[in-house]
Amino acid sequence: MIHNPQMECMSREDMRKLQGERLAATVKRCYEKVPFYKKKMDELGIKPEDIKSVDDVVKLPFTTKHDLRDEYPYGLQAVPMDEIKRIHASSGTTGKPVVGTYTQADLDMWSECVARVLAVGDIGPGDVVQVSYGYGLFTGGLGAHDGVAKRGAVQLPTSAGNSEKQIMLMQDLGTTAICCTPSYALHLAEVIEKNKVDVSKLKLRVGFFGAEPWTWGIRRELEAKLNIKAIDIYGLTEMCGPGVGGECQYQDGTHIWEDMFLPEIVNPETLEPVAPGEVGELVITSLCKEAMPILRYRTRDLSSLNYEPCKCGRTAVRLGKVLGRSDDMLIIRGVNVFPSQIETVLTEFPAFTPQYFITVDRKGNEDTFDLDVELREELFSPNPGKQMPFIKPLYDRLVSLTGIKPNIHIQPPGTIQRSTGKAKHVNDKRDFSNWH
Ligand code: DLL
Repeated sequence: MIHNPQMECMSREDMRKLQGERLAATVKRCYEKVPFYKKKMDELGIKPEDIKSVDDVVKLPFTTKHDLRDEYPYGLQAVPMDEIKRIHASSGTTGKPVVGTYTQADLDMWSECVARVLAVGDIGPGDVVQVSYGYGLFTGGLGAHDGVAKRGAVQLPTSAGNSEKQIMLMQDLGTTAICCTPSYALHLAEVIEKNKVDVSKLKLRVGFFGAEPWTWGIRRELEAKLNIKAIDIYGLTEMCGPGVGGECQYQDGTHIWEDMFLPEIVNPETLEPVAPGEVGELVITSLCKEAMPILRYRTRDLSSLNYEPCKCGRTAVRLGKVLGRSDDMLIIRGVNVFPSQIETVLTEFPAFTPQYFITVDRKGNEDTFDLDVELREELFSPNPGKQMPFIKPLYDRLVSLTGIKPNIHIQPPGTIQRSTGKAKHVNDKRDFSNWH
């Protein structure tokens, strides 16, 4: 089901025209209301009148996470405080969080974004949608919550955690859809299995998973274990939260809601646009945000854009699966590796659970790469001799794909740390401060 056919299926030509108009209005607003942007544009010698069509976006300055931190908390706000209705923030492991403020129009726009994704799973009145993203400053919980209301469905605000209870409620209240991180969904699937809940008796039919990269292997696992369709939902606090885009039923890229967000892919080093379809850093300009409009935000997410028409009828451009953030990339013995690549390989081997943890360290002049994995319950043995036949093929595949030799450690099932939110897959213990 398509929530807003007019916007989601608009001809490319009309969409570009609409984006051009909204871009010009956004830039004018930034220039007049946000001193940070006026300064940046003055430095580049650009006036709002120079932005006439979407092609002119390349003339605009970039915005980075550093800029948001420097302008913390309200430096990028374009409206007075009495127009703000809500504040969210992204956790940020160090220093100040990134703060997002919303007018009522921003909140309405955001719920429209999420509603478009939920409609892919035919969510509507009568559907019980269990929102198991964390509620709070994190945008996942309340963002999904408002989207559910927009579709006229039932909000079941369980938030994250307390898995046994989540499953009890899922059974008793007839949950038809769930929204959570893919790692938490994996964990719920495990608890369901452990408690011998008959999945075929659940009413669950679709899950909307996002907030972290997840691979096709995880999708296969979730769809099989939970007997659902697993839909990818993308977003970030700086733009609104979940719902900047979402997959359609063909699961071949995330449609970005282009009437509200103008995506570009640039080479992260030169910052020049890459050829269509090439992988680079996703940069987004907000086209409708009132409280905190944002120009050319460098998301640091690596992906590509596909402008080919989609079988679903939507014309909205599709973002490829996010490989990870440029800062998630590990350089081990000079080789670039993303945790998502390890996940892809691991999930090719059904003997293992999809849980993993990477530890990188430095001994002398050599990087070490340790990979903790779990064998499935029925295959596990603490006897190293019995583990070897499982380790060898995984090791060979990892070496042939990445060129790096991992030390693989088989852990007892269920012992690698599970996550209720965004999973942490890596501990990089190397001390970069001593590097020359
Ligand atoms: O994670 C918003 C969100 C909540 C999206 C719930 C989807 C569902 P932040 O905490 O600001 O916001 O983190 C944003 O998470 O730049 C990506 O690196 C990553 N991310 C979000 N969705 C996906 C996804 C929320 N579907 C950052 N696939 C983004 C891959 C994702 N990465």
